[in-house]
Amino acid sequence: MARTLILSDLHLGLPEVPCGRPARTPDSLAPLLNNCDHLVLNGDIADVHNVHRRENGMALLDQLLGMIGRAGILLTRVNGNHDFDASQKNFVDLYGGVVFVTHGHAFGASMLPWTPAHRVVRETLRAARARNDKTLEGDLAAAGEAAMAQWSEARSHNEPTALISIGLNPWRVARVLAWWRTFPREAARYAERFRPEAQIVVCGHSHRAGIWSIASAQSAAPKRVLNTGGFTFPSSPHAVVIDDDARELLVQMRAIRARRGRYELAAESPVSCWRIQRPAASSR
Ligand SMILES: [Mn+2]
Repeated sequence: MARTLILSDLHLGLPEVPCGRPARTPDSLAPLLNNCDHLVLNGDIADVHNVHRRENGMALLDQLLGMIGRAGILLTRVNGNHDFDASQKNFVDLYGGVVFVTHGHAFGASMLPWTPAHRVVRETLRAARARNDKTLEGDLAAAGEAAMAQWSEARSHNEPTALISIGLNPWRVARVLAWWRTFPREAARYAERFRPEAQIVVCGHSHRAGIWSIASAQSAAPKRVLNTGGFTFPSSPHAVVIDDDARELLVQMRAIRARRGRYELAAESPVSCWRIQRPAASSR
């Protein structure tokens, strides 16, 4: 049996908020990698485009990648909007397309509705979408271009932590809450458009962990949206764990808890565990 683990939104380089959680370091994250054969880092792993966070973020990322390599774990990196790199993957289809994994910044018309860079990002996304072909690859390339527009805005580099900047501004709180309500539906719609065969959509980006089952217009089976949340306060980090054997996939959403200064998977829960018949001839 092989295990795939999917994590997102570590935001390495973003200063720690004194909230009692362990600092996000390779050492504190190491227990998550126990028994893992394939790790998917699903975007916003390090804040490499923010001028104030880049140096620390890159150093921590290098250490994390070194640890993953030494452990012999197969690694798949997927771009987020904080670590977009045109030469890297923007999505991954697992198990013959049953599981679709992407960060989530491309799901809607606006990837950051609460930020000062909101307008420029939205307008760049609209223009880039008009220029790119109507494929998943084209759409995610447009989203990458729009993500980078945030970092051409000087204000984006001087934002305090998300918690402070959002918490002090009621308008922003309202924008985030409204966006959180629509995000899972947008995720399901996006998958229906580009990956209709996917049963499970794994994303992050919104920093709101959760499980949503959303009816599909095209098939009898709903799309299950699993959002792995984020590691920065106040979001709650989660992992998607997929164990596969010859006949079936066991997909679980697991909370991540802090214990003795390190992060580890919380206990299994039967309500966030699904068995899926393994597609014939699929590979991980
Ligand atoms: Mn993001």
